[in-house]
Parts: sequence; C-alpha cells; structure tokens
Amino acid sequence: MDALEESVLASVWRQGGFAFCQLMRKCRSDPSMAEEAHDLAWEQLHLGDWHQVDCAWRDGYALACVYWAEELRRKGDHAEATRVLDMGLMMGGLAFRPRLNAAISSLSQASEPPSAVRGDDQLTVQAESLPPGSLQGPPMRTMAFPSIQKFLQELFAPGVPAILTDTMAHWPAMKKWKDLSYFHKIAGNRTVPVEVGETYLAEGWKQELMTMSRFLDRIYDPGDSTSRAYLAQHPLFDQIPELQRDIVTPDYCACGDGELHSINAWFGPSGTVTPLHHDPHHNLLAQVVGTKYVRLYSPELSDSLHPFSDPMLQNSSQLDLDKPDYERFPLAEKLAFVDCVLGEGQMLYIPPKWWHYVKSLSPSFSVSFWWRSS
Ligand SMILES: O=C(O)CCC(=O)C(=O)O
Repeated sequence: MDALEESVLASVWRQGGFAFCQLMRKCRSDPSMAEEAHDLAWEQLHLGDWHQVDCAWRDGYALACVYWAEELRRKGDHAEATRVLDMGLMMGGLAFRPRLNAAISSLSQASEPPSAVRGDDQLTVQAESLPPGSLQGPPMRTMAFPSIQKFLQELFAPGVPAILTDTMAHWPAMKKWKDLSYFHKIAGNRTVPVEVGETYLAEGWKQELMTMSRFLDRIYDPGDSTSRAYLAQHPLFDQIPELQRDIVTPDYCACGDGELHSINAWFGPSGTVTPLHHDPHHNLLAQVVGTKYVRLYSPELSDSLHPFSDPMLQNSSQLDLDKPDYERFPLAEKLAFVDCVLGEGQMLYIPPKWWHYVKSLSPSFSVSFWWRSS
C-alpha cells in the first residue's frame, strides 16, 4: 500500500474501523476482499446524518471502490467496474479522486462505446404551460457582455438580476451538447443521480441512480410528469472531467473576491420544474441547450411567499406557482416579480436570496455557477 493509502487507513483505524482496515490490507494478496471492505464502508456512510460522516470513512470508501473496481475489471465486468468507480466519485472523499478518474478513463478506452442514441429529430418538445401572469410585466434587464466593472457596479453590488448575452459563444459545449449522442459517446456507461417526479416538493418524488444512457432515453420519452427524470443540481463536471473542458467559468464569478462554491448541471426533458426557492450564493445560470422560463421575486418579499417551517425546506415557498392557491396565501397574489425566457447562450445573474422558480420549455441543459463573496 502506498503512503496515501496507509494514511487513510490510519485515519479509519482511529475511527474504529478495524475490520475495514484488516480487509483492505488483505486485498493485496486476495483482491476479492475489496467487495467486503466496500460494503463495510458503505454501511458507515449510511449510519446517520450524511454531513456527520467522518472524512476518513469517505476516503476509505473511495479506496475500497478503487480496489473492488480493479477486481471487477480483471474479471472483465467493465460496466460494473465503471459503476463502482462512479459511486466512489459521488459518495467518496477527495483523496482518491485522481485514482478513480484515471481508472474510469482507462476503462472507457478499453470498453465498447454504448450503442447509438436516437436522432435529435425525435426529441419530445411539448408546449409547456407557464404559471398564471407570466411574461406580462416589463422585460428583464439584459446586458450584452458587460465589462466586469459594469457587472460589479450595476448588478452585483446593488443585487440586481439580469440576463447576460454574448458571454458563452466560445464554450465548446455550445456546439458539442446540441447533439445528445455526444453524452452517450463520452458518458453512456457512467452512473448519475437523477431526480424522478414532478418537483422535489411533490409526493412520490425520489432520487435514482442510473446510467447516462438510461437517463438520455428518459429525455426522449419523458413519460408523464410523475415519472419525469431530472439530472438536477449535480456536480457532473467534477465527476466527468471531459464535460468540464466544454464549459468556461465566467470571470464574473471572481466578483466579491469570494470563492466558487459549486458548478452544477441541470439536464432534463421539457417540463422540469424547480419550485420557488432561494439560495445563499451569487448564481450565474448559463443556458447551454434549450430554453427555460425563470421567475424571480425579491428577498424583501420573503414573508409573503410563505417559506416552509421545516428546517430542511426553509428556503422553499409553500406557494406552488403552477397551481397557486391564493385563498391560502393571499399575500402572494399581487407580489411584484420579474421573469424571462432564458434562451440558448444566455446567462441569468440571480443575486443571493432572490426567490427563483424555473421551468424548462424544451429539453434543456443549464449550468449554474454559485459563488460567495468574502
Ligand atoms: O434550472 C433549474 O431547474 C434550477 C436552477 C436553480 O435553482 C439554481 O441554479 O439555483
């Protein structure tokens, strides 16, 4: 075992993971032990609140994934090996991320690409209904490729939302992602987390793990709204570095001398809805493929938007904009909002705490850049 592996095992040992450490040490002579070690670490990740899980166990889990995937590869089960490595990337710590990525990359060179996806002409585009009152007010402020200084002074500092145009034409994604078979080719066998259901507030909503190929099938055949699949708020670009090379972090994200918090993918069929909620970060929501309707309410209106009292949902409104119940929430009926249809190649600046509701009007891929100011 190398020094990094030893140091992770020492940390897991300190957490009481004696059996795990013993199994991992046996892996050198008996690689089949890796699966058992993996299962032990998996249990530890699921014992309590995810945020309380010690980093040592997350790194230990990722290490077990590296070893188990190597064993699966030796046995010729490349698809299962890729799934295990993806689980290591999604659920494991950062220590073995380069090893996981290298193993996936070498597996994908050795594996057959998945069979071709259907043609783009078969994509389902429905006429999506918009919430009552949409697109009747003055248009959202729009700026063509503002300088950093203009962005800072006119949007960032005063907290004003706006559409930025002409800022993404140079992204390789603008050409490559138009053809969904691209995702099949480079990531068809990769496992991704997908939200299934009407919205994250709806009854029956759940999260599923599936391969990118299966998810792409769900974009072609979305089914009814209760089975709609949305690859939402997932750091796909950390997981799949080839896709990271297709996007460019906007320079605006350096405003405020803060730190980039996360870059997330939002990929799904027509009709996905992210219900009205707010986030603590600055956000540039970049629309790469398709169009989305976005409605924004100022943070000053928070009380009238009736946030849930449950601490997990305090940033979400009880008001369902698709079926607003103004008898129950009378204060919300006459509130001022700004809205827009965000088109391909446009970014929307959403200042921190601004309430936003988002509905895709076509198959859509957006990328959000969240950052904090110092
Ligand atoms: O695009 C979406 O569905 C939601 C995006 C969003 O909520 C965000 O970027 O914070």
